[in-house]
Amino acid sequence: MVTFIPLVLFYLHAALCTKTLDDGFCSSNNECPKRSILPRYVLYDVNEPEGFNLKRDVYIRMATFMKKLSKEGDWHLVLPPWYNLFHWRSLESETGPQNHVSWEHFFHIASLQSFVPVVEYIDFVHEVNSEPIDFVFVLQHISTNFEQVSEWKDGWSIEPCHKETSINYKKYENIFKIKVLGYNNVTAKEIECVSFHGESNLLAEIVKNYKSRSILIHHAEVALHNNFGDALYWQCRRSMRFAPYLVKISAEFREKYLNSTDSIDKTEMPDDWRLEKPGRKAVGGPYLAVHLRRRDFLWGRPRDTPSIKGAVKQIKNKLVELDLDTVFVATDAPEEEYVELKSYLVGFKVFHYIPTPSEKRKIKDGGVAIVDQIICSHARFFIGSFESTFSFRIQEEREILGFKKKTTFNRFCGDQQKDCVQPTQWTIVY
Ligand code: GFB
Repeated sequence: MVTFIPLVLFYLHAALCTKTLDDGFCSSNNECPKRSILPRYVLYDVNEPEGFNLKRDVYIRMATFMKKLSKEGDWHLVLPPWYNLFHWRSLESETGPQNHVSWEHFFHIASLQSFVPVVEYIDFVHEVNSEPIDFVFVLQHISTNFEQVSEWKDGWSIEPCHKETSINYKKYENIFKIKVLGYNNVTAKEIECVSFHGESNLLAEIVKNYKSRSILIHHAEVALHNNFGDALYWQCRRSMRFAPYLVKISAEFREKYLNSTDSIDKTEMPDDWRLEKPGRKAVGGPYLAVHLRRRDFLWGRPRDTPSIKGAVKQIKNKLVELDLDTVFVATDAPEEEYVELKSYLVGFKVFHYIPTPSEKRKIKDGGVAIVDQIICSHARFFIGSFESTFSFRIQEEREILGFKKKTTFNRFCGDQQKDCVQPTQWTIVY
């Protein structure tokens, strides 16, 4: 289901925003009971142009921080709607609206909730009766001359907004209307820029200092991971199960075209991620899967991105080496490039997921990308694209499923590349 936030909700605030300690709320001037009776909320947003899979990564930074915070009170993390994704380029007539898409469209919300309390933005708006957010903190990097710094120290301070810090708002009497979360008019009582350096757990100091009921952290990507790759990171990552209807579409495709099922492939997982067991027993379906990133990678990473013919050569070599005759291709390439690639793979079975029109309308571009990722995750062998977060998420998924490392951490090399270093093996920790 796609969620749209009625704009009128944002105007219903002024009469409702007087808070007293009797309400169990905390006021913005630090008057607050030790434990608020009502739930409190941390919202966040990420630099708008970032792609889907980097935004997924920022969720982990926020969710692991909230996991710690939620031990101290009834804190909820508000999931920012998906909006304006540059790579979702299908026409609205094919997919329906792709703005303000809720998380349940892509992820299994109950699974996320079993790691940390999360709530969709639309539900947050209802729960606070459309009141303005108490504080908006816009994170910005600490402005320091790199050469003069011998050691980076973690810290934060409220400072004037830097010129390059992007935040767009207007002030109306005592209320700010801010362009954030994909809306032009999210209301807030206070807005501050915060120069920040450190892991996301450091955000707890800000949140505790301002003891408000709702706090929005904008540019949350400025906060770093808390111990990237540790057991907590992986717990959070494992809880990010995809929406069951996307898993079902992928399973049907695998079975129909790729002769791949979880029982044969040894990729069966318990319903609850907390019951998963370590081990590298997955075999995968009898196909090679590749993620071939094109478009902006052609000019952004020209040395590391192969030509179509270069990619074909690498695919053929691997198919022969693995004694396989089937390749699944996930790519953002325009149709004509995929057709060209397929034309050079005579003698092999080449598959690419193309949704039916009704499927596309239902799952949208984001869902198509996830189906591609799930199918790649279940292959006997995977080759990804250099430094693509799309490929990284597939590698993580394969770690969770229990594949051998050498079947996962592989990448395409550029045609002329002599020093083609394979991806870092960020392996799972339990
Ligand atoms: O996810 P993402 O951040 O990965 O952005 P990168 C790429 C987006 O392109 C995906 C689409 O979220 C999809 O919408 N896409 C890419 C694909 N590959 C595929 C595919 O195989 N199948 C389908 N269906 N869709 C980042 C960009 O891309 O790379 C940044 O987000 C920037 O804007 C950076 O360009 C260099 O990490 O690959």
